[in-house]
Amino acid sequence: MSSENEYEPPKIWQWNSESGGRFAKINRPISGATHEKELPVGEHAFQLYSLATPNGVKITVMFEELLALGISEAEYDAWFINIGEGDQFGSGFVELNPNSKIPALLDRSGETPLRVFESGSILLHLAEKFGHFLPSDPVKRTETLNWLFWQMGSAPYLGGGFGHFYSYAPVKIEYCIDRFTMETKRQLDVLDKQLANNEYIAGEDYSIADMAIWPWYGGVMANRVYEAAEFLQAHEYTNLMRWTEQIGARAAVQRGAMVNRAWGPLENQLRERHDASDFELRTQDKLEPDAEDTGI
Ligand SMILES: N[C@@H](CCC(=O)N[C@@H](CS)C(=O)NCC(=O)O)C(=O)O
Repeated sequence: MSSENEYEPPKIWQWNSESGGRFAKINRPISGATHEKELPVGEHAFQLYSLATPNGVKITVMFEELLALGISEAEYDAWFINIGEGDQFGSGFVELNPNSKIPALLDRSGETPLRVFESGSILLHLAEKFGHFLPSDPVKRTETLNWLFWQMGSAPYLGGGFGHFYSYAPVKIEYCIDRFTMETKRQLDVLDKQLANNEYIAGEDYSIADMAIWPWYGGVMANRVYEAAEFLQAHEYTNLMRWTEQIGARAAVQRGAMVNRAWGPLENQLRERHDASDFELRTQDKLEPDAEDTGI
């Protein structure tokens, strides 16, 4: 391994806003709003503020799956939050999610409007509210939650670790890429072994665990996330590949993956979603290649 790095951490870290590489414009060591900006509000009970990164797709897939079951109470407005331009630091967004990350949900279906942030919390909230995609049997429920929380703990190594150093960092650092590739391949192997004996992640039922894991790990397997499938030898994880394709073939998943997307092939983009008919009436033609995933 080469070790030409001569950086010595100083006694006290100083914020050099020029040093952040691709996300220098938005990364800051301080939380909170940078500017006043109210969020738009549509007509439905559920107002989603998001972007079609893997974390965002989890929630739009959940809504589309609920709607596909005929649950019209799950109608939602999905607003485009451009994290590359710092929309997540607008005052309205920060009120909804003090952590300034998409996805963030405003649930106005009850007596008191409720803010819900963190994709795992949103999935759990919607599953419990509508009684779908989270088994009620205690054993199956716990197994589903095991994998839901597995994703929350594991994906930061994939996104913030592997993805950041493999794809985004301004320098390629062998130590970092090795460390996080090792962990990513271990995680792929965990999923592959789980899926050897289970149709879905948590067993025989399609659940919020699949919805949480597919956008990240299915994305890597299908070479959509970080274009690293060859590097990681994704094809060797045959059970995970089977599941990736199976989940990706679901119509609701395909619709969910389009919502709040403004990059990639035009036919896969739907910048905002306010009605089921929006999928047919797409008129956007503006690509915004910068509005991608920060990984974390
Ligand atoms: N643990 C969070 C992660 C959310 C997250 O990292 N969102 C990213 C996009 S994928 C984001 O909004 N980044 C903006 C930023 O870091 O400023 C969740 O699961 O909701």
